[in-house]
Amino acid sequence: MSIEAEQNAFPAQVDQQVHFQPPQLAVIVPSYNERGNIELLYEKVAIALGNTSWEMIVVDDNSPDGTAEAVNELSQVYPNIRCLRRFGRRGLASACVEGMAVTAAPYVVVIDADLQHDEAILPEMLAQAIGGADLVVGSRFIAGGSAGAGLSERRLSGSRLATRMAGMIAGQAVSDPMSGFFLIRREAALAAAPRLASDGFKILIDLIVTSARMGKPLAVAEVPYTFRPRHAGESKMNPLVVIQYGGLWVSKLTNGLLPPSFLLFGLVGGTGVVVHLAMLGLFTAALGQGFLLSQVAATLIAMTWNFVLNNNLTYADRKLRGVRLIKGLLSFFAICALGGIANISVAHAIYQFDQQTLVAGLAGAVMSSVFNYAVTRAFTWK
Ligand SMILES: Nc1nc2c(ncn2[C@@H]2O[C@H](COP(=O)(O)OP(=O)(O)OP(=O)(O)O)[C@@H](O)[C@H]2O)c(=O)[nH]1
Ligand SMILES: [Mg+2]
Repeated sequence: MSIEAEQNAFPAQVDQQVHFQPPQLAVIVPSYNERGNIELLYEKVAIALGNTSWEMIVVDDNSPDGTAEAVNELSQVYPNIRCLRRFGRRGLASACVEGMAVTAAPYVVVIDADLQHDEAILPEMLAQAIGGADLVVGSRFIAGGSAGAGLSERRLSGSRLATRMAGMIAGQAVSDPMSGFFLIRREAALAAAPRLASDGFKILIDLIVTSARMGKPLAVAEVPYTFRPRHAGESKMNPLVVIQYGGLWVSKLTNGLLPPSFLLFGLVGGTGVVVHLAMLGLFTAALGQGFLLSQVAATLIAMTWNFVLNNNLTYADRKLRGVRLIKGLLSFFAICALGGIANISVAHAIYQFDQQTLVAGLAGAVMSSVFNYAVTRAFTWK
């Protein structure tokens, strides 16, 4: 049969062979070390969703506890669960987006694996979306909802502050913008996806702000629920998540002028200055070395310090290891050396112009920070 003839016969053959209908709802579960939770979560969601056609996509960052294997075992029994397993990557926000991108379901809902989110409200969330909302947020902070026993006092006050900060950038009233539990029209989410900060932990606030700035504000509905304590496994919440959120917030406040990772890079640079001065003091005063040798040693130590911190914090999602770690360190040294030259040239030029030491010094420092950030991002952690 010619290719044309085969093509003509194609739709008829497909009709006979394929009976696949995309489900109405995809339940996206970002996971890292959640082996002990997935099966129970699946069963609870199955009970909650009843006759709705749905699928579950677990997006797992190759968890060492074998979450992906556990999901694959479940897939042998239930056809509507599968695992998207990512290698050499970490990150909650990017996991959610990639889960949304692999489904054909018109509605997607993100739910934590640890059973903190109450799956019983899923039908109501879906109903609200079918009724016209682009985004339906599971909220702990409207009438009928509660943070319950799921948050400690300290976490609760942190969450309140983060919610207030989110309100400043959201541009619309949302009671629980830090929620990790939300249902959205897939098309609306994917329209914003290319402009989301992929390295964050908090994707909901980013979706709201980004959509609004693209001139497509989301019609938001909220459904209350009571937040539960984590079932099995450990929390991934840590101080880094808080700093990352600060970075996202600054980025959105400056309309994307300062990328989220710039804040972390700057903070790391600040600690590098402290390390540099401490080492310089140690070598000159305590060890009695000459200034030049001490300065060279202190610079190398501070640069290595900055590299290690950036590799583990700023670029935790694309951490370099093994040979790439060594290559990365060398490229970092080379780029920072160029940044140093940029610093001195800019400071010198400005100083010649107005003789203001502070202004010239500051301009040089800003210049080399921006240079180091931009170039190491492009070459060291590409
Ligand atoms: N794929 C992926 N999932 C992640 C990552 N970090 C966290 N998660 C998942 O995201 C969900 C939320 O993480 P949690 O550790 O429960 O964060 P939290 O709910 O803010 O903190 P707790 O209240 O202490 O549980 C869980 O299902 C995690 O397994 C990650 O780097 N990659
Ligand atoms: Mg949790």
